[in-house]
Amino acid sequence: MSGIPTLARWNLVALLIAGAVAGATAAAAAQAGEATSGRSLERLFQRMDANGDGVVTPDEAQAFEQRLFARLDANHDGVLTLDEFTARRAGRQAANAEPQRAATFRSRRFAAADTNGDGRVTADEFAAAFNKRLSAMDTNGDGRITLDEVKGAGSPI
Ligand SMILES: [Ca+2]
Ligand SMILES: [Ca+2]
Ligand SMILES: [Ca+2]
Repeated sequence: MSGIPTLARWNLVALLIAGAVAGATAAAAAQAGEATSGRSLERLFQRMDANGDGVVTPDEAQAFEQRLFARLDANHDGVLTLDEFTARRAGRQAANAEPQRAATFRSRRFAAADTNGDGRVTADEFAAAFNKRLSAMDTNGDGRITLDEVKGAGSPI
């Protein structure tokens, strides 16, 4: 299955988090494959690349991560619950033909970020998961992320 543009943006966000754990699941890889289709990866990259110079610096990535966390933290208590983590995506994925798989995938993403396993993802845990994934994306190790690297990370293979 491919070509679900409304999902792709969140799928990349999912990638950023879920991919932080070594040995991402086959389901994650499949979702990642969906994220590579269309222009959604480019749109997401553009949102991360605040100054539009075609490179996402660590500062830009961190700012993006913090905005993302703040947006997900619906009750603004500084931690994400599974409900908060999935709420925004749940609406978007209502049209998904495989809601079961999507729900499983979201749960795994959450568990991957919740490194101490207390059922809540703190800002630190979220940032750590995000940064880990970002490092993995930075294939040439220069500390900056290009669109090509983002696209490469989105590949299931
Ligand atoms: Ca930039
Ligand atoms: Ca919260
Ligand atoms: Ca936790």
